[in-house]
Parts: sequence; C-alpha cells; structure tokens
Amino acid sequence: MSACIQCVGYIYFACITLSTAKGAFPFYRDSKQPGIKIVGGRETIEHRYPFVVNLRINFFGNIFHSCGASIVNEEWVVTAAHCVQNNLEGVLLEVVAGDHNLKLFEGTEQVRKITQVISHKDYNPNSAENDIALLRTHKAFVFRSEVNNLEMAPPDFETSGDVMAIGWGALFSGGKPSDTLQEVTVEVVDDLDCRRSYGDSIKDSMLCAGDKNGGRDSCQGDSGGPLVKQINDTIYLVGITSWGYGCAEPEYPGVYTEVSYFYDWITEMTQS
Ligand SMILES: [Ca+2]
Repeated sequence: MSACIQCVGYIYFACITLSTAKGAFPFYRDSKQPGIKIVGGRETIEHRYPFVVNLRINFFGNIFHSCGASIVNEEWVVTAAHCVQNNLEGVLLEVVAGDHNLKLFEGTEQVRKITQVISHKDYNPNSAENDIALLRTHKAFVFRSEVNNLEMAPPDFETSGDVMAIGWGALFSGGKPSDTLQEVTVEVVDDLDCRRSYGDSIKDSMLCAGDKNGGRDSCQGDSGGPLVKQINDTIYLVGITSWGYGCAEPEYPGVYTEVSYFYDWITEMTQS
C-alpha cells in the first residue's frame, strides 16, 4: 500500500516536472527543473538566518523539497509565484521554519500548512515578471531565536555590492537539493550589464546578482528563497530567487524578483 502511494507520488512529481519543464525559458530555479542549487557557497551556521523557511510538497506523507521562502511576519511568508502556480500544490504545500538539515529532526522546526496563496496578479510565467507570491500559514509561527522575520527592502532601497543568496537548492547544475542550508555571497549586477547577457528579459523589477567569473550562484531548488543584504545589524530581503541561465555560468548572473518594487504590495497584503 505504501509502495502504491509512493508510486503515485512519483507519478505526480513526474507530471509536475513535465508540466513545468516544457516552458524552457525563463529557466526557473525551483527543484522541479533539472539543475542545481547554491553553487560555490558554504553551509550556513545553524539558525543564523531564522527567516529562511523551506517550502515542501507533502503528498500523503511523501515529502518533496520544492522551494525556499522568507518570513514576513508571524502568519505570512513570501516566495516566488512560479513555486505555487499550480493550485494542487497550494493544497499540498507546507512550510517549515527553524530548519537546517532537511533530513534530520532537530527539534526547532515549526511546520505549517498553507491556507491562502496570493500570487501577484500580474505574474507572467512566460517572462517571470512579478514572480512573487505570499502564503498564509494555518497557524502563526512562534518567534524565537531559530524562527523570526526580516525586514523587507523599502521602495527607496538601492541594492549594490555584495549580497547573499540562501537556500537548500542543488550544489551543482543537475544535482539534488542539499540536506543542509547553504549560503553564497554574490555581487549585484546593474540592470544595464545584466541586459547584455539576457537582453530585454530583464525588467526593472528584477535584480541580477552573480560572479563575473562564474562559480558562485543560486541554483535549482533555491527558487523563492532569500537574497539578502546586511546593513549594520539589520538584514533586508532584497531579492527572491527566480531564474537564470544554468547556474554559476560566467556572464549569466542569477535573476531575482526585486523586493523593493513590491514593498507596498507585500505590506498591504499581509496586514489583513
Ligand atoms: Ca531538520
């Protein structure tokens, strides 16, 4: 019986993979895509980033890591719209806060079902524009040292220099998700430079970051997760991992949804 359920789970997963893989562009970074995770990074110190949550599909007890997300407040997390574009997934989605090793129960995890999915109304799956969604949990998180929120970058926030991508995505292109949370430092690439690589696909509401020489990047399975900038003692969410050509390729930075463009929308939607 359990074998059957597992079988159905794999079929479901395969269907999802097929249904999303047919749109090759814009090369989303959720774990349904063949590809990778954080590349050229390192394991984070446990619970150093208490705002990072993992988004998973619980298909009758079969767990699949899907994406990352970040805690906005006790009841809401923010992720990429492409992580939740399938309605069925909304029903099966869970978020886990306070996690570090996905394969171990560490006693700090807070698992929540999702009761409401708000994808941006102008999200365009073909262009990855407005690739942002808010998820409401069935029960508030209990904030403590391992579980907390972070600041959203406000509308006038100018992101430059080094930023950090965090996630459980693949460690190399084509690899499986990582068991432990990883971080990688990348550099912001301005829109003009980024358009030299990707052309008009780069909209003002996207933020590019990478390593000119390649070798450091977010990757498949990191989608929806945070790109952050620390200023003094405050960590700001500046980007949401969205897409990119390959992972850690020279001249092809990662592309992130630029949070400052959506600050007002996030604030409005999460106040109810
Ligand atoms: Ca764990």
